[in-house]
Amino acid sequence: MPKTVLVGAPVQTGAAQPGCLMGPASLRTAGLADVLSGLGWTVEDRGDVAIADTVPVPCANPAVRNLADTAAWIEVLTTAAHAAARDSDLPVFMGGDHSISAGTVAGVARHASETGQAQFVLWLDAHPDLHTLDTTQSGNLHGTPVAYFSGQPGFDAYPPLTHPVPAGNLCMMGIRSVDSAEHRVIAAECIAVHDMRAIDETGVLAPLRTFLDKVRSAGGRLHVSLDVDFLDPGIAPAVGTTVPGGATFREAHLIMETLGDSGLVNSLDLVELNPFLDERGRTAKLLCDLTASLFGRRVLDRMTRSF
Ligand code: HAR
Ligand code: MN
Ligand code: MN
Ligand code: MN
Repeated sequence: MPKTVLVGAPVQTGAAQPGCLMGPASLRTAGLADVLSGLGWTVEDRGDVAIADTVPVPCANPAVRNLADTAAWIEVLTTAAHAAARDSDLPVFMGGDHSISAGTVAGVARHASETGQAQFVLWLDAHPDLHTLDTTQSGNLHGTPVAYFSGQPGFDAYPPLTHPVPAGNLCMMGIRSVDSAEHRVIAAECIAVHDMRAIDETGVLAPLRTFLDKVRSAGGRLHVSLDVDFLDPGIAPAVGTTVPGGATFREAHLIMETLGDSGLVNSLDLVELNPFLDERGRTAKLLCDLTASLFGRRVLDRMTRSF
């Protein structure tokens, strides 16, 4: 049987609003482990990671908030993600705000280096999260993980990065809120960004298949990072940074089903779920259902079906 490991990351130091620390509990309450075992997976829930007390770290940018704690979370998550990738076929990292992905991607990329494979990342988000500690104006560190794990300079206060993911191995979908410093990085690094306008024009499948072909031909490993605000706020209200015009229910499921069919996904983040903002658990349940689509739940088996 294929195996998954669940890792809880109750982190909210990277977000402006409190609440994301309840994300792992909400996903467990929504029944994530049972959903995945019902699909034939062996599930090991490793509980939540934790950090020790920290001392404040100075930062040249006075806007930056919670730097020492966020750096400590990134460090423990790098270790936990590396172990989870080593020990299972498709670990799920339950956030927590998106700063956790600085650690989860660093950790899975370290494992990829050990298997001799290239690491790829699919970033499903309204935001590219490409700020450095110098460029962030909000100071909310959930806006920084992609800049960190792709090896941009300006992260002396974060743990030293051993295995950066090349910008050419990134694909972003759903983007619709980009700050000017982030625009400059996207242009300079030629990052494949499919904003919502592009998705309106082409649908989700064309860019996704192009990216999956690239991962497959490189023999690479693929990490998927799903930010709740990728989804339209009308179907996923439980997030502190709603942006109108997000992915629909079917666009999101089609992406997850296609990823599942590809067999190429090796790790998954579920991030930015703020249960304090949810409506009767509907966003947590939607994340469970989307995860089920990635793990193989299908309405019909299309391969064996005849008419
Ligand atoms: N770019 C904005 C900032 O840096 C908003 C970042 C919001 N990030 C997330 N994750 N919610 O995508 O403040
Ligand atoms: Mn994000
Ligand atoms: Mn390893
Ligand atoms: Mn976002």
